[in-house]
Amino acid sequence: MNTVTPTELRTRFASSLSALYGREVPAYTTLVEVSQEVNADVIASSGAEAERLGSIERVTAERHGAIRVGSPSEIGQVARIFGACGMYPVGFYDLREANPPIPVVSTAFRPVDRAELARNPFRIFTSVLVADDRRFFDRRTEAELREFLDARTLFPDELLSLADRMESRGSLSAADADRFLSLATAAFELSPEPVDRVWYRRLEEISGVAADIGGVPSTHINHLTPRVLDIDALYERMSERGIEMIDRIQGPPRTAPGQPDVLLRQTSFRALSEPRRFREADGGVTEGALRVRFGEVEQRGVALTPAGRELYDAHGIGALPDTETALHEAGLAYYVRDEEGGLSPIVYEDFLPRSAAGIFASNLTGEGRSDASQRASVRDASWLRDALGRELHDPYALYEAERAAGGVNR
Ligand code: OOG
Ligand code: NI
Repeated sequence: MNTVTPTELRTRFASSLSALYGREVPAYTTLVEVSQEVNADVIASSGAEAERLGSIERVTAERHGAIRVGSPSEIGQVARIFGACGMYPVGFYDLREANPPIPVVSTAFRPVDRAELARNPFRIFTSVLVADDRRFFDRRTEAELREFLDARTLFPDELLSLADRMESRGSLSAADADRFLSLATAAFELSPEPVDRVWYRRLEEISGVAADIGGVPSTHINHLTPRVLDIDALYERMSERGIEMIDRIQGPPRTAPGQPDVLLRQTSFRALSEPRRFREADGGVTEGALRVRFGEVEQRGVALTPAGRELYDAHGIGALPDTETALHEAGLAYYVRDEEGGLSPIVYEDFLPRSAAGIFASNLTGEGRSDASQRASVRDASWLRDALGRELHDPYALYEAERAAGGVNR
């Protein structure tokens, strides 16, 4: 009998979400086309050198997405669905510490080993609302949020049980895999259900992200992100095509020729106004628009060790040595020896909280409001582990293990 593995399910899930998002947000399709043009040009001019951070096949298929959910039980369900696709939670990000603060904590679901990343590196940055944080939500708003979130169902039981079947057996029948993909894709589609105008507005005054999560009865992809080998070229070409980009590239600045790319650089086009239906205070339904979804693009470099990251966070990229050998010898970035005795970079597979905050902020209509004198609620990696009901991987432990394995499976 024909069966489908988690790897194949992930590959198909990534392309079906990409097709969905291209239908919903056509500028995303332009972004993918321009990314592919830029990648082809970089390969043509730099050849094999350009593929040191990932084969052109991997980079062409590579996407990350972002979703936002409301409660520990919702993120627990997300973990089961992505788990079926061989995507596991890695890292803990607290966006409440960003400027402006955003009332969520996040993780990224992704494959954790190199061979799986090489087959398809799909990842989804997933945020969960912190509804009991008094700096954002008073007691009454928290109670209303909880009631609203408890009343909705993001994922049908059939989808969750197919996910569990995949995780327990390691494969699904072809028919079950098709069903999983159509239910999972539909779960992330923008819902035509009317949005309660007054409730949405109330949350939006506190945080646009809170409104996008707790103001609507379902979830949706917030953005999808192709990977590009030259983000500066991409930025220019998108602007030439008349697509309005946010004002900067987030993350480390462009490096000089020959200097290694580190971590992650990202930029996006501005969130587009999309038609949405609203339920007004008088009960009537009207047509309106919201501006929350966008397209992002990223360029990835070598992963930094904790020491390298500390230097970068404190002093910027100028504090890092400007050759691979020096980075490696000072223990600041992860490399493995290749067959010829040269160095192969271990690519950064995760996210940067500062860039994430920048991406969130540049696409919000207002700053929202929060009151720093109020009580913060405790959210940490162990809270998230409990909500997920599974292990939360430490990104450094994964890079370290890969370095120790000496580049097997690359
Ligand atoms: C997630 C923002 C973070 C990234 O690439 O850093 C992110 C969101 O807007 O929900 O996707
Ligand atoms: Ni993103």
